[in-house]
Amino acid sequence: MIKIRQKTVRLLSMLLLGMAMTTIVSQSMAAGHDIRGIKPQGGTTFNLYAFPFNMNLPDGSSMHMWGFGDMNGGANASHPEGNGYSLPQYPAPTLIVNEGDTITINVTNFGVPEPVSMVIAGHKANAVGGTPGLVTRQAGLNDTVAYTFTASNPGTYLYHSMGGVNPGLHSEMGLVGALIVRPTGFDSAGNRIAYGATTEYEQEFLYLLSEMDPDIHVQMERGHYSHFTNSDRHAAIWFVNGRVFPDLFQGDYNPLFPHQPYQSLSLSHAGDRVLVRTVNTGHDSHPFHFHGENLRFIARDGRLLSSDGGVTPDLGRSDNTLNSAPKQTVDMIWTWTGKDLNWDIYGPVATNGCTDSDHNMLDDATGAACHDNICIDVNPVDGFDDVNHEYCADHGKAIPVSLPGVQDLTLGGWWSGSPFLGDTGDLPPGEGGLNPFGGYFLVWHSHAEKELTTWDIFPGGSLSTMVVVPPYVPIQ
Ligand SMILES: [Cu+2]
Repeated sequence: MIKIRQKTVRLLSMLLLGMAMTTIVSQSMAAGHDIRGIKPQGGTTFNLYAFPFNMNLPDGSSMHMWGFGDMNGGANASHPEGNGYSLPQYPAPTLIVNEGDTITINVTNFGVPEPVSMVIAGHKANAVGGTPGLVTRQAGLNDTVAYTFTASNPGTYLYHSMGGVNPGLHSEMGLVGALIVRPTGFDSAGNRIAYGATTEYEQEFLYLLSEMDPDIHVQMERGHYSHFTNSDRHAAIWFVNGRVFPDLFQGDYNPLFPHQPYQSLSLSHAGDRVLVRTVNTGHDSHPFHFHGENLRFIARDGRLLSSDGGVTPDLGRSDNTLNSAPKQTVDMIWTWTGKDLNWDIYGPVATNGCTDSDHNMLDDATGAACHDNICIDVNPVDGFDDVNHEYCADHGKAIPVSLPGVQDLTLGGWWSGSPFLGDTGDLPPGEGGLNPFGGYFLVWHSHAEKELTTWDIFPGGSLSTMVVVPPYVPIQ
């Protein structure tokens, strides 16, 4: 296996526009991508604080927000790159806990002008401190409330503040986040499961969907706290994981976005089972469309869609679009193989003299990228190559189009010079090879046209991407 050092891959834009995006693949062959977040101090306690901040938008403007931050400065980050991160953020820190644990979330309000609270959907929390509020106790300025609950069911949950005079205002202002409860037996290296043995996966990504009305944020910045009304609310900006296109591609914890640590670019190998955890933290529904292949819906609001007592997710449908309802979470598993395309995703049978006995798309002797020259389907016999998950029935079939000469091609981003996965070819002078691994780009985006804009400019909003990369590219 080739080792690829921590490397920033510049991938340029899709469709018509050239927009820079960054993703990171790193050296070690970890089991796969885990959602970024924080784990409890000592296995039991989160210490969050609430504070106002201003958030960047891609046109250079900013928006006034209220956010939660991690008072422990990312000391318990789920991934090393989150260590040291302590700013108030949008969305709030993703909290990652284990099934059965009793968890306390201490919430201290250092500067949000309304009392803040913590509502953890699907969980009954015991609140201590602060003052009584609308649905639970709340923390006024420099006050702390401790919320204690037991994470008794694995799954994906929403948490948010609900305090002050208007129950909808705190979600709008940014006091929202995701809670992930890992099932008993989960092991990031050896047993990646969402609920139980029937929900295994290789890659895991969060799609936290939300929308905002910028006018409300201006009113709050001016101190007009009573100026929020649901009937006047008119969302104009749409987010995935708290960022909009193209910012949402720019890597986790990128200093360009000091209060928006989570990107939403997804990566997969052919054949990987990709767990997509979606959370709608907004007030509106969002039709989110996942290109490439249908998803299998496995759970809603932290409960397996199951007719056999939570063993098999047999009640979930297969679909390509999620009609994400406000405050709802849905978990889905997506797999792309290129099956039935009727051409070989790795290119025609080797004409380049490669020997690739471990099917990793690299020559055994030189490590050079090469075509796939073999399709072995032994264990189990499922129609796919055991290692690179090529659909063997399509092995060796040429792509049914004649490629034009280089001089007849339009220059654009995301270009490898080859239509095949993991393959690169000749590029015109000056074209940088912005897709150096020869990945396939699949748009994952809102299907409501207006939600693909930011300040009424397309492309923007909740427009993200899945990149299928060749087998030798580690994903972490
Ligand atoms: Cu689409």
